Amino acid sequence: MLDNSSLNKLSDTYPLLAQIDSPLDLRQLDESQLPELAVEIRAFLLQTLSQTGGHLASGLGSVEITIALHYLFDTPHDRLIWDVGHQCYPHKILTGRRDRMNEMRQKGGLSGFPKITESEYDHFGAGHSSTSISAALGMAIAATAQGIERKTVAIIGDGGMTAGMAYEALNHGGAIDNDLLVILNDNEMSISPNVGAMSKYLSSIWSGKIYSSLRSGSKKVLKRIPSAWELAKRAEEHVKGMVTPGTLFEELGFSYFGPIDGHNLGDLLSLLRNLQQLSGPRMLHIVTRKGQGYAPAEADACKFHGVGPFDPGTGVVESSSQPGMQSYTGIFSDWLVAKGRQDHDLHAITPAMREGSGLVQFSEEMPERYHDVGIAEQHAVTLAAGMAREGLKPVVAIYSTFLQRAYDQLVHDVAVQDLDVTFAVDRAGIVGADGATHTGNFDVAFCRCIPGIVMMAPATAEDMFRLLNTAYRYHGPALVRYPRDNTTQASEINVDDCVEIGQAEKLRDGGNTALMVFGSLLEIAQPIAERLDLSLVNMRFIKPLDADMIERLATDHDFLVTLEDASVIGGAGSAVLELLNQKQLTKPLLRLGLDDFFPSQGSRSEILEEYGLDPETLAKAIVEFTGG
Ligand SMILES: Cc1ncc(C[n+]2csc(CCOP(=O)(O)OP(=O)(O)O)c2C)c(N)n1
Repeated sequence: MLDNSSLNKLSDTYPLLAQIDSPLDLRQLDESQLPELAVEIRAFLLQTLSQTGGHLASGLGSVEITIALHYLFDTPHDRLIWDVGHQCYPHKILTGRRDRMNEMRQKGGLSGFPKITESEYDHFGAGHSSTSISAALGMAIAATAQGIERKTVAIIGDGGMTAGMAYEALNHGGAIDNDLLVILNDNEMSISPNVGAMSKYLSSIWSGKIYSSLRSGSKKVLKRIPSAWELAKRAEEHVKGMVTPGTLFEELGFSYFGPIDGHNLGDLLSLLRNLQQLSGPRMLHIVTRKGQGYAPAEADACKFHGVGPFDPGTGVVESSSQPGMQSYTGIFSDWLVAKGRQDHDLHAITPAMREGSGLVQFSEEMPERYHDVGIAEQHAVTLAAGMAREGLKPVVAIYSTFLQRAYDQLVHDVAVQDLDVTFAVDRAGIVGADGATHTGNFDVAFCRCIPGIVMMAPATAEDMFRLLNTAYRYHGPALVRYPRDNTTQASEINVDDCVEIGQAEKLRDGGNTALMVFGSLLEIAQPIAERLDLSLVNMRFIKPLDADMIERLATDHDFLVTLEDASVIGGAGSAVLELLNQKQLTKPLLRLGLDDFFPSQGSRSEILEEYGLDPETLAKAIVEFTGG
């Protein structure tokens, strides 16, 4: 929170912004002051985010539409529903959270996404994309059902519009007559450049000649709407829709307006004023630039999509790399490129996460075997199933949290048919600053009940290579889950060595307690095992378990402990418990992992501490359990 002296400075540097504690203050400004306010918001975003890091480029692109919406709509009575949430930083600044922007994504600070517990202006939480139209439609239906006069607006990016869910909502919303305005904020970018036929279609609408003629066309629309005559002419408008590029949305039952320049406040305000007078499903297509107003972000919007602290003067991002260490994502990236060179049947699939999942090099070197399918996790998995059925070797690189979207595809299309698909499940376990919406707590619980799958968790870089090789060689669905974390770099990239399916690795013989570790927390478990003289096992396989090893440990020890970076409910520790029960081996078992609550945001180490998985608390828990 900014203190008094910072607030004084605020009014020196940001004279308009300093006056705005809520949209009510915004509405006191004269329309002619709004462009200057936009300049101040951009500068403020830059100043605060350069210190905290966060999602910069999307917010820079959505400044004008945010001002226009809060200026004209009666928020919070009217509902603004932000898709994904990265675009909502200007909304946070204008809705009473300006002075907390310096705590963005920090522990105890502002969320990087809309969050209903954070503000009465955040009507619906987000994080995963393409939910806004469905949620807004539900709210519009509720307003009708409850007899409330209220406007509902969904704001969705062109990236968000690559997901099937957005079309499911349009398909429904276009067929019923609820008061819903969808604003398509089109900047041609997802995190990386947007992909797919829809993206090409949107570009064709606003590129070159068509865009210019449409811009003058939409001005004509501005003058004419609303009038009873106009509404009566809907049928004629529809015909117009058949021959103009608005056709697709018109055909889905939405009145389509645009495209207009989303950075021109004058145009935005006039068109929105007119659209406010209309009801029924409407879509306004605005064209914006991701990173608008900040040259380094305009030049590389992808880098500034989600960025760590940086120098605002130069745009140089603080380095977070540590010598001798490598991220698990980086190891996967090295493996994929090397394996792809070795086996030309390997195809890599990403649902819109080229950079985050470590696919940049592969995409450049083997573009014909690289598939960015857009934000379409369900499609990504079934696409892989189709490839596998025909003998290709697909590798789906997917975040744990986004695999949730493709659960049925994993079960029904891949596992039931026992198809040979490798899943590289990144961001498994605690993800840190993204918080609860992106946490990777659940994949172990929801995957290990699927018959026939193999699920693994590497504990070191060497392990990661071996387990990826093992998954790739296995003829069936195999998942390797790894965290958003660094580990000691391996001496070489290994694309050949495998381990036997279901074989754990005993690292240490100790006293009366055995500690079984599933995955990367082995690094903090090792010194604890030394200190407390525990037997220590790198379990590697969540499914199938190394049953022989567990039986031996149960026979030779008085106490058993499991440790994992995953939900304890349904986790690997529970799998051990089930096995012991099945074998009628009763030994006290302590299951350590992620307890039954959604994590807050913060650094990975802060959140591990919140769950009691820091070295001190872990050691204490084991000592208390064993009475030692
Ligand atoms: C289901 C899901 N998959 C992937 C992501 C990761 N993701 C976050 S933002 C984003 C791109 C969004 O692009 P767009 O909607 O055009 O918004 P922009 O940032 O360009 O304003 C992606 C792929 C996500 N949030 N949700």
